[in-house]
Amino acid sequence: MLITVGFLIENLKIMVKLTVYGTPASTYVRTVRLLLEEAGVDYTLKGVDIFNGENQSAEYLAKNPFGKVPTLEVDGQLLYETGAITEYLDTVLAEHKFSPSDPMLQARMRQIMAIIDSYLYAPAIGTIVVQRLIVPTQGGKADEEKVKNAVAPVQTALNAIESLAVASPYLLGSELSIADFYLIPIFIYLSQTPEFEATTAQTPKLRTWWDKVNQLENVKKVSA
Ligand SMILES: N[C@@H](CCC(=O)N[C@@H](CS)C(=O)NCC(=O)O)C(=O)O
Repeated sequence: MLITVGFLIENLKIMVKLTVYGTPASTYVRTVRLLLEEAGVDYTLKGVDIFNGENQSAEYLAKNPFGKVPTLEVDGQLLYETGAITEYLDTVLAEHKFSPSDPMLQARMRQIMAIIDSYLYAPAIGTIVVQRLIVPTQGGKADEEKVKNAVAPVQTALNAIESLAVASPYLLGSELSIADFYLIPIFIYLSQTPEFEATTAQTPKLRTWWDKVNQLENVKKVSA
């Protein structure tokens, strides 16, 4: 039975046709790409530009009614929501390589993913990164009040992740997990802002973790 399952997974790896729709700069697109790159799986990246409204076109809304990226196409079947995509890919292509087998660690992984979705993404990316890195490139000036108000919620979320993480060297221990693939893209941007100091002042484990994962070849590849 085990051999049969292993054979099927190997076959899927060879036969499945994967297309990721999204903007390469998107953190969630990078989450999915990090998993695919680390799994060594072939895929096609099809650009859907969230900066010029292409994600709101009728063509893209037919794939993802919320107009968010990424969407994954698996042999003609569409899948959206990064949590669903990464857990699907981890199951069928990576043989659960990126989710801990220990039930509590697996719950920690989902807890970190949920914290990022619910409490970190909006203040860190939606406010600090947009105001510091995007608004100035469009000729605007960062809204200092918005940035200032976003620091505390980011600290709360990162402090929570710090207290849940093993961080030796990866978030949940010796192996990369989906939790790393969620947090890395946020740090790629947050580390380029002046608020990185203040938001990670109480997270020494995350700083050490970032110094390590920042060097991974695939992190450089998806950031390019
Ligand atoms: N819940 C979605 C969130 C994805 C998301 O927020 N993607 C952002 C880019 S990182 C996006 O599509 N933004 C475009 C927009 O909101 O119009 C998921 O898990 O995939």
